[in-house]
Amino acid sequence: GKKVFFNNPMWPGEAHSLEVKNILFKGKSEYQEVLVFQSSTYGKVLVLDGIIQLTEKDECAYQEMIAHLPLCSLPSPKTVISKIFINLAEAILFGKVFVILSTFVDGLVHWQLLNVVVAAFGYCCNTNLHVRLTLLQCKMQVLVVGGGDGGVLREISRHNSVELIDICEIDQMVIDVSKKFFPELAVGFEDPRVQVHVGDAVEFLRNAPPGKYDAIIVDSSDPVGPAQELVEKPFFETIARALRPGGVLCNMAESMWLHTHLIEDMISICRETFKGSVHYAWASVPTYPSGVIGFLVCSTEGPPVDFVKPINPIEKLEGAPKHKRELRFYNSEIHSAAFALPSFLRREVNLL
Ligand code: AAT
Repeated sequence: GKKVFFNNPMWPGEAHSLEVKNILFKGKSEYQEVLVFQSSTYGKVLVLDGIIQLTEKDECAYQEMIAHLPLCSLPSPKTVISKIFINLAEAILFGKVFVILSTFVDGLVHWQLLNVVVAAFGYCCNTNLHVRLTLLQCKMQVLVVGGGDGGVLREISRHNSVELIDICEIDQMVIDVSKKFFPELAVGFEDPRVQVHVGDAVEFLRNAPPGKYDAIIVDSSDPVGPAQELVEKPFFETIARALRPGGVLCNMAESMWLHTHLIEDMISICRETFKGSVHYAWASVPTYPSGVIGFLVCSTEGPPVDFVKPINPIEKLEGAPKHKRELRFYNSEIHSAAFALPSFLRREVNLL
């Protein structure tokens, strides 16, 4: 018994157990052992190489946090104003002064700022001027690394400002098993904005066009097995390269109780790689080892991102997602609270 239960290198000497009602699936893919079982108290459970990846009862906490921490920190609708047009035709029609204002702003302009500019402009040119702005709002492109269950896709699909959701999952078996046993998560694959790439994310990111993504979410397994390289510096460098200036990364970052050193290493790599900001947040997920999971959020150099105060609050999102599922865990208060760190962690990762 001892050997079986207490020998995981990620959390030696401890184990957490769930009562198994019955086993629903057991398979071996090219990359890992895949197991699905019905538990007595947490619903169905997905296990990879003996490690719980999710349970139906508490997956909401992890998936909602890892998706909305980054996406609610980016202004929306994406306020990269590529061009500001004053509607020429209408200006002529109304026989008033017309002005062509064509501004190319290669960065982010905040909505409110734009409103101020428009108001000031209207004021200067007198009120008769009929001005209409046509905003070419570029939409966001997001990449998910891992996450083959589809839960993170389900959460991203709440954001209408996103036009493309790439996902790079290494293991087709995880996708298939999720579609069969976890319809509440796999529903994420039904969003027409989703494009599935089955392959190694290390390779995928090496070939990603520079500056393509607004946000990258790394929902990967622990760094033993296929996810080993996903905590190493070269991987973070390819992520930073694939992000636009001021783009954000949200990376699964283990447990503050069990992996302080791993977290420290990841933070110092990220501080070197991401010249915007680097923050650590955490949430309670009862079935992850030690009952908590962390998230490392980073932004690249560019328009500053304030992760702690969500600029794009979830409560103000427009339109309901097709899957109609309500949020169960995440809200704006939880978002800000997630960045409050215990003193020992602040000291150890030098966040004071
Ligand atoms: N949302 C469920 C939580 C996960 S799933 C992690 C996924 O990452 C798995 O489906 C795995 O196949 C995939 N993965 C692992 N390595 C790679 C890789 N190199 N490229 C692409 N996908 C990969 C994570 C739970 C965290 C548990 C914390 N203890």
